[in-house]
Amino acid sequence: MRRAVCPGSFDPVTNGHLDIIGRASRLFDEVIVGVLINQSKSGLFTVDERLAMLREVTCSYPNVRVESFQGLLVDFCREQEASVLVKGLRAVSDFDYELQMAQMNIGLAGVETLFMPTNPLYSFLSSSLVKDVAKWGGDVSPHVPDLVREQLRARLAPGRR
Ligand code: COD
Repeated sequence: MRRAVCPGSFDPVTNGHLDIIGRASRLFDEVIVGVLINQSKSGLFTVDERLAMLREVTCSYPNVRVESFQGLLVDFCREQEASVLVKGLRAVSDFDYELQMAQMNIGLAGVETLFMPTNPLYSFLSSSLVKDVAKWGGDVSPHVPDLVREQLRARLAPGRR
């Protein structure tokens, strides 16, 4: 079985992430979305909240599974019996760090990284930017699924910012 991991923080999932996950699901038999549990960085959403949102917005893909992980990504890949990572590349600025991680992951465990060019519709999108726009009341509906937009609204409602 050809199995790939799409890793990330997904705080929260955006349409850019979803585009990469959907395209990967057409190339592999199974795609596991791996949500990093980062003990040293608290996000806007808890890992459980991110998992729930991701599960909901990927439910139309029968071959996509969503799991959390901590520690090294290559160890998660080994547990999941996946030898390929799929990542989105938005701009040249993503490339330097992504290349370093890809080379480290090959060296650590022979895990390959496939880079997918971002859909031009989403090339400027990041979770941080979406949170910033939502925080100040801007419209994020073109950038995230409706469910995520509602969660952002609830979390960032005036008085809770
Ligand atoms: N269009 C296309 N792709 C996008 C977009 C977009 N608009 N936005 C994000 N992406 C891609 C990113 O390029 C990335 O590939 C993925 O989606 C996830 O993005 P984020 O921002 O949610 O997640 P990151 O970048 O914070 O995730 C970093 C990892 C979790 C992958 C990394 O920190 C990691 O591997 N950590 C585990 C510890 C480890 O193994 N460290 C050693 C690494 S060598």
